Amino acid sequence: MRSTASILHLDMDAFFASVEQRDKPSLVGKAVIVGGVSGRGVVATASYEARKFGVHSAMAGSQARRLAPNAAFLSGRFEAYRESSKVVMATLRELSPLVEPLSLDEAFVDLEAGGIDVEDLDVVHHVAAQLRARVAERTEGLGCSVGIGSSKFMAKVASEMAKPQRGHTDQIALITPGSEADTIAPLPARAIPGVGPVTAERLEKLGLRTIADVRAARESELVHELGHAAGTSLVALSRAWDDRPVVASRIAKSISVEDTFERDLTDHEECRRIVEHHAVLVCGRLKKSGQFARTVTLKAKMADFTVWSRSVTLTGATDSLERISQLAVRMLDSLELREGVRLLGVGVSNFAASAQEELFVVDGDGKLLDEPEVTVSPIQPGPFGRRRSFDGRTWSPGADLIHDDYGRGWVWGSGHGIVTCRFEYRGSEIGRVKSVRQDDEALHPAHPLPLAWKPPGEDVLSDAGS
Ligand code: TTP
Ligand code: MG
Repeated sequence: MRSTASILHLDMDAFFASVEQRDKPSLVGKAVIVGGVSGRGVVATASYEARKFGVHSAMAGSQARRLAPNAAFLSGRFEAYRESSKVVMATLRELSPLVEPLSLDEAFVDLEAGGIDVEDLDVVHHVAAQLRARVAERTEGLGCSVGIGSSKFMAKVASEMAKPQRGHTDQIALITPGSEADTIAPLPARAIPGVGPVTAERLEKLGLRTIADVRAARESELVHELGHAAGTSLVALSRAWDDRPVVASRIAKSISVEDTFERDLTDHEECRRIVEHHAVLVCGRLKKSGQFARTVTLKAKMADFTVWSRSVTLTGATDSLERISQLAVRMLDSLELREGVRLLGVGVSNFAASAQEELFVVDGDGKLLDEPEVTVSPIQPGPFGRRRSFDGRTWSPGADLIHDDYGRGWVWGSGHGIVTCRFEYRGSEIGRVKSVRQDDEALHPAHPLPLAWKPPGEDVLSDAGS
């Protein structure tokens, strides 16, 4: 256990949405929703303006549209998010060699390993303020929240306290060494690392809602309910005992969500709903990591404890919820449910750094499952639908474009052979909206406008698995 505020956690504010507002001057101060463009997709993130309407991550696009009908729904530009993420991670590595990215937009830093005088809280606060200024300058305007504490748990709790919607002034929160246990006492049990919705619900059933409640519970009761490993770790964390080290560039090789049921399930409909829900969570974490998966796995533990698992490997890589969910459900169809199933899990693995169009699907043994098929994005009604033109170019809402006569801009919407564009870019005046024909030869898809500041060397996270 450390006694100094030597671990820092940085988390970008409304990351994808802020990148969009930064690069699209007309969206500054507006409700922006990334993801959920097609009614069936889910929201990746919402700008703080959109969160006021109740929109949040993992919400169905159709619900987001009902709550915030006037928001800009964009399909996301991973190239831009990845570039800004690299800049942030490189900036963190200037503080310390020990930087552990958790996703595109958050990381832990071991300040002590960077030779910073962590005994002096003024020094630590100054380092954090300078860091935020550097991040804003190098990403050309992105905000972040910084938390500092004596452990990973405390640093993460602190960065959450520093978020702008909490009314914090300088977006830096420091949990003073010695005050850890008191600070976390009133927080919900869900704030404890490793406590997901399922565990939280079990704790709730035991009448344990806050961390103080968990702390007051008997260890034997928690161990009985959650098993030895989870029970004892919960006891320690509820007392703010956390000595997990910051590990440089640990990269997940797979992402999965699984759940054990209180009774064995035999109903196919019920299993399908669970698998679809797992797919939403897995896909959210996949998107957050900025990666694309080639393999989707479904795992089941039967009533007699035998474990069943199936996987399919795509020839391409995807982060599409529709695709992942569809494949998982298809594998479920081949599971014999009669004996009852006590656990279902959905996972993705075999990551690539960019999406690749898939041509056909093979199973775990490399056997071809489908006739070779070319996947075409679903055509959606309305101005924000994703459309594919006859020459194969997609004009997804939010995508960058360049028109030979009107200059740089982005796709506002498309359909009926027309692409509606707003001609503006990072640092420009608010641009005009113009509609051009989809087959206009002067219209080209474009890469995002690059940032001026370039990280030295290369970034480990973004190259994961590719
Ligand atoms: P978060 O840090 O969870 O959210 P945020 O940065 O948008 O907002 P906050 O200010 O509250 O931190 O996630 C970072 C990015 O990861 C987010 O902008 C979009 C992406 N993401 C998904 O694609 N799906 C998800 O389910 C989540 C939670 C995030
Ligand atoms: Mg964030």
